[in-house]
Amino acid sequence: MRRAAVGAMVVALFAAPAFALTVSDVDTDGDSLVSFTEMAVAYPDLTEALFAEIDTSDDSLVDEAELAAALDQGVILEPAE
Ligand SMILES: [Ca+2]
Repeated sequence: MRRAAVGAMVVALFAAPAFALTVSDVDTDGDSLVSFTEMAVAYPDLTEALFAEIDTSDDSLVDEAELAAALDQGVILEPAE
């Protein structure tokens, strides 16, 4: 009984977050890319330097792969809800 409860807690701690940020969450103009301005809505503390770090292709836009990589590598964290 006690053991089952602990197991359930461990699963809850390590489960993937229910909310994962995707481009469509922050893309307000519908072009499937995230500009600095759009990103800054989700991340008010965003700096140009941090955005450049996320934008690995250096085209001033963040696509789904760049966003996923940035979250995966901890460059940015999921925004607070
Ligand atoms: Ca880019």
